[in-house]
Amino acid sequence: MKRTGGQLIVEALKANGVQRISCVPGESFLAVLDALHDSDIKVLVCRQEGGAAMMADTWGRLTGEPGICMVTRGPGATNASAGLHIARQDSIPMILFIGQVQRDAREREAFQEVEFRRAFTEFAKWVGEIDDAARIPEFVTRAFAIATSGRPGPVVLTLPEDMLRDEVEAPEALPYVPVAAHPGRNQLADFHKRLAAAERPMVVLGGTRWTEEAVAGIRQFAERFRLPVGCSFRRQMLFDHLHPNYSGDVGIGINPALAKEIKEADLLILLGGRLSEMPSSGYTLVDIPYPQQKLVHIHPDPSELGRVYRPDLAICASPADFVAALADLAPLHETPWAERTERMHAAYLAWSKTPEKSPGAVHMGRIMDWIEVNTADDTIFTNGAGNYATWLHRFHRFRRFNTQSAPTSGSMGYGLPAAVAAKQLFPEREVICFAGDGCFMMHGQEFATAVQYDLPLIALVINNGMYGTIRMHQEREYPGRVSATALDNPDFAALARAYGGHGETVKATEEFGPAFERARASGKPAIIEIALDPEAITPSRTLTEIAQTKGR
Ligand SMILES: Cc1ncc(C[n+]2csc(CCOP(=O)(O)OP(=O)(O)O)c2C)c(N)n1
Ligand SMILES: [Mg+2]
Repeated sequence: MKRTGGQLIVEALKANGVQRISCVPGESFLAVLDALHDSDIKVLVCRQEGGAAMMADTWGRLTGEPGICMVTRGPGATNASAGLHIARQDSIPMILFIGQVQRDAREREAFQEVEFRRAFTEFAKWVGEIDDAARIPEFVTRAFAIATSGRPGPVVLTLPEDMLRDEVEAPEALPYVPVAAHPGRNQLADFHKRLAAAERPMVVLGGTRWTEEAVAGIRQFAERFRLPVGCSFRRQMLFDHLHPNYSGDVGIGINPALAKEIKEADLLILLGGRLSEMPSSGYTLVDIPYPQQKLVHIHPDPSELGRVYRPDLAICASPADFVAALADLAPLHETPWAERTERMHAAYLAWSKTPEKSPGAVHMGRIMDWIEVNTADDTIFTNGAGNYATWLHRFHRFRRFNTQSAPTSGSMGYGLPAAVAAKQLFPEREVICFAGDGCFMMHGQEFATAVQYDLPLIALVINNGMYGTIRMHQEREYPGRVSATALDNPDFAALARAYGGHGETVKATEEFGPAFERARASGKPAIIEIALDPEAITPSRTLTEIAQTKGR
């Protein structure tokens, strides 16, 4: 039986278990859109391709299966590149399909033509173009395999529009087969020996290819060996923050006591992550290329092992496969570091206590306290980039897997599309987006997508009338010389209502709880604007104090 290229794409997605895609349509892939008309794949039509790609990223992040996004050539794909970059840096499986110019117009700089195999090479693990509709099953299966294997990441497939209309015979699509990456027996024995010889071990969790079982498994491992565990930047959902073995967030603005413990550890077990610039406090926690600690690095991609840090023991394994193997490790007779583990957790608890004081009528610390008491453990928190995110990362106690969607790449504008995607995936769970006034406006139009698909997320817009992070750096480096960081903003609550959602404005701390309850009760997507005093730029220091520290 002959089918069009468009139909074969949709069949291949179905065969691989795809249930949802995000897209902004284009005339370059009408044949795929037409095939979707007859399928039960849920299509989220978005307002801008950056948001669409970020939604696919969140799906990839929270399911481990590639998130799927479809956009048109030049203008659509360049918009989507924002999400592609996040998936790349954050190791998230994603497939971005791009409608492409017809085959016989290629290389003329035809309408909206970009040769993505050249342009997107650094943004994706693989960029392929499907020239022959009969090869769609081959290309799509390969795209799934590449996106999910080794270090996961985004794959780009471009689809010449005439190819999509061709009617061809093609083999029936079969699902891709995930590639496991297990540790070897000798490596586990070596690992065990190193653990037994350690005095100040430390575990840092990061990366992707985690599962609910793996998160439970690493908790049991930490308990059995009484090990302190930290989570890498924006990978906080990997360990229960109230567990006695949790020692804190290895991210921006790390607890100095934790940074010291990591620097002074004699055995550092880096599980799943790369310890890149943000989690390593600007490459200061671990010496490059020869770490001062004995380093055991476990990562699913061999090319990451020894790339920046030369490990003493390199194990090429996915976190899930490695943790499964840990269950067989014999217990140790002694764990002399147990007291240190307890001390580190106590230090974390103290560090994550909200500050007493804050300038202005709104105290974000008290708002975080309210959130801690009044939200369920399975609540999903999303955010983009900005100083406001510190409140979430430092003071929210993440308890469970799949409760966080945030870009380690520090991309602004991520939180709202991420919340849309998370709510679509887990409609029964509460989804709270943290955004700054700058951050929200980058993909705020996806609030319309939330309304269109009836996804009642709650967005907190922490409005300090500026690109606060950059203003903070300005005040530190060039005190008093404000340049290109001030923002005049819309009335965010009115904006929410204009979209058909629920809007609230919070101008004093005590207004937050009732506003949140009303937002919840509305059953609609909601924006709660929190008017934050610009002075309250960090939990511990005001803008003025930062300006006064120049040169000190
Ligand atoms: C897409 C993108 N553009 C620019 C930046 C640089 N940047 C980092 S934080 C920031 C300001 C964020 O402002 P806002 O969302 O209002 O949060 P605030 O820092 O004020 O809390 C900027 C411009 C970035 N990280 N991402
Ligand atoms: Mg701001």
